[in-house]
Amino acid sequence: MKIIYSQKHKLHNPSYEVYDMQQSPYAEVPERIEIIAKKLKQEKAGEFIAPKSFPISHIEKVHHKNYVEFLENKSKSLKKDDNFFASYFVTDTYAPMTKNTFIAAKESCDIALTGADFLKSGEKLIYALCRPPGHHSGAYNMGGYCYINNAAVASEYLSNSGKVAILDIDYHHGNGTQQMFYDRDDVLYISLHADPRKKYPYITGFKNEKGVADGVGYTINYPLPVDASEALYKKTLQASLKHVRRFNPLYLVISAGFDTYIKDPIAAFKLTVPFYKEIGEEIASLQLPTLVIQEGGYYVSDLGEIAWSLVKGLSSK
Ligand code: Q9C
Ligand code: ZN
Repeated sequence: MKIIYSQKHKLHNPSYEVYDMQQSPYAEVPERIEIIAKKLKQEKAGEFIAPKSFPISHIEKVHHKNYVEFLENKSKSLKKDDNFFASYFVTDTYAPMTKNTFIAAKESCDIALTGADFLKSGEKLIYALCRPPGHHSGAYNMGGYCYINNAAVASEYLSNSGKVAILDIDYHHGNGTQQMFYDRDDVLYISLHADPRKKYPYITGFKNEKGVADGVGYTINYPLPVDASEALYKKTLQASLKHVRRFNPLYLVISAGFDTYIKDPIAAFKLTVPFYKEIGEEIASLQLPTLVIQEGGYYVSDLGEIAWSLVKGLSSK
């Protein structure tokens, strides 16, 4: 396995998020990635590789140019310690911009693209340690701790070579990713997540969202009870993998959020550390070249153990 990692994510460290006019500490902290990197290094899980820099044109295949230019220019114009909410270009109160947000988000996307490049050259398993995460960012918006949709940019890039399946196992529905591929039949988007009637992003991720035009049938949503058990999760995962097999993609992209963990502070699924190995084994049974993209997960001290458990499963035959 190759692990793509950079320190630059630390430059993005907003001081607060907002809900109902209450400021609270920002859950999406730099330690998240550091603790995963440390564990994977300790376990000699794979070779650590720094990302290459890719042209912005890759990002502008799924995000609108106006949005990307805004993100870069506005971010660079901010003063140290500014926490700016981007009006037209933001969908909620969970994605403040700071001075170095663009630099970190661009690097996070380069991590995903570097991983995609390795898949194209024949590697079987890549772990892209992306931060900030991406799956809530759509063509025109940041939101939910996300600024550039790493999984979507990488999937679009991979789709030049053949069909791509995206399996989103973050606790939250990947509204940004779904939007970007909603009318396409060459990229399958499948998500398992908490019932949007109760949990963020609240307005997408329902069963009846199945795609439009050519894309009908190529978006599949599995909303689950907010406190879903391992048994239900496993059954639902197996159902979703059947769709991946039928689609027969060239590449698999995993939007891997660890906010499905039993102790996660903002979520309520009941998944335990050993269960992530089982998730990995199920996914490995597809025998597809696989790019793992880090998304959420906020019980910081256990993220290393969770990632290592998933990797052990993914590496099994
Ligand atoms: N009171 C990702 O996992 N809502 N984003 C938090 C806390 C925002 C999650 C509610 C959740 C965004 C990538
Ligand atoms: Zn999440």
